[in-house]
Amino acid sequence: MTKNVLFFCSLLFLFFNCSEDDNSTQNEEAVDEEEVLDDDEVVEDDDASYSAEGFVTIENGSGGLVADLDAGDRFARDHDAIGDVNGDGVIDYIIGARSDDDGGVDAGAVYVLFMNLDGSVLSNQKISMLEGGFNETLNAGNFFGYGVAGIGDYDGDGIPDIAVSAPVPPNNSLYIIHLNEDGTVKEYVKNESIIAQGLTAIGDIDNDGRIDLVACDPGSNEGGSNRGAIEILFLNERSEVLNARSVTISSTQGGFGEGLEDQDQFGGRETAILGDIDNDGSIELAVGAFMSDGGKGAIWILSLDAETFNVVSKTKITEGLNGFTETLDLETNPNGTIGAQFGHAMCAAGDIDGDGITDLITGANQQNEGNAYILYLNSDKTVRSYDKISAAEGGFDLVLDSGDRFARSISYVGDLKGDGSVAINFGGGVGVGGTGSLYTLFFRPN
Ligand SMILES: [Ca+2]
Ligand SMILES: [Ca+2]
Ligand SMILES: [Ca+2]
Ligand SMILES: [Ca+2]
Repeated sequence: MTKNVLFFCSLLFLFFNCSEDDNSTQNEEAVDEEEVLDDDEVVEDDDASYSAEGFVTIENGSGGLVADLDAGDRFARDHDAIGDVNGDGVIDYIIGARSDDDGGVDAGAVYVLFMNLDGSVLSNQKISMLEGGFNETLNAGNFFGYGVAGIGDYDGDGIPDIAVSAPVPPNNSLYIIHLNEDGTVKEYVKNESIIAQGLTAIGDIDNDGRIDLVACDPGSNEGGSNRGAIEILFLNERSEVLNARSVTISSTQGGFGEGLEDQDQFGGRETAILGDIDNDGSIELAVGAFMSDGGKGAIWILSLDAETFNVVSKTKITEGLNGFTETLDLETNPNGTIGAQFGHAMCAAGDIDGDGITDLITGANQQNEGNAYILYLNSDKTVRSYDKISAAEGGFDLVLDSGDRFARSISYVGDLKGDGSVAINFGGGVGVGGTGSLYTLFFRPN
């Protein structure tokens, strides 16, 4: 178990060297782009704190994925790296497909993806009511796989395990699934009466050797309609949630205090643990509120007491606030929703700019085809600067469909290739036949 906690911590707190040797590639790219971009954009790209080293698209029939996906399955609306399940030395993923129809309409499914070093899929194992040895009855519309998270090795057999949420009643539950080496279910523990639309592994914040989780319930009415809430979950050695120890943070609980308004949907689909970036003994947890400010969206960086995990201070980041100068949309989107929805998803990205402070990747998935942002944070939890990654910016030359919501879901992989680059997964693509897609982007910190 210690080994897997260390693995997780190394993902979180990996600090990258600023090597001068990497600049040749970057300069060549800048020269290439000068021919097609105006002067302002060239300057912005030169200032990026990373070099873009390409991307892989994973969707049915591409990137090595061959799966039983149907239109509307919502493949990759949530995903996470889970460590090496099959023992070949390469990091593997868990991917949600919450609208899979095995056993019932929208009962849901997840896929364990066994990865190759180049970011393509070697093979996959589906887990649903009908596949993967998961002998469980889900309700129609249960959305098993809405939230997925890698949690290290919970049962101590050396194989990483996963947490999967199925948030819609009557069977609203959190499953801790102990995996076999082939990605099938060895056994599972069902924790009932938990709503987790978003689900995040946050490392071992209570130092008991087990990785802890945050369940996001953006539809919570605590303090007002759809203000949202998160619940920090601690589990015992039998993979059971210790309900008495759970910490709820909302408009009315956990020390949050003032700041949330009705319809903000605090919690959203994801949170991100940043470590103690202000070095005062409290730990920083970033939490989105993607319908804040009329739909522009916001991120709250909470400082949590190291023992009670209640909020001791907080900083809000949105358009024009605390260093984030991006203009966020407030228009009605083609799908009927409103606004850019900044902060819908996020992950800690290690320290990409090499200043010793963990950086935060998030997105505004309803701004054009979706923008991702790397927020370079100050130790006081404000934004020092940021890079934008979209179809037009960020150096990846992404080819996005007009219906894409790039960066709708985000997770940190780390050095998948073993070459010092950092892989980050972004979901939200429409995908072939409307099945959903995942983009893996490779960053090389400068
Ligand atoms: Ca592997
Ligand atoms: Ca295990
Ligand atoms: Ca723990
Ligand atoms: Ca940094």
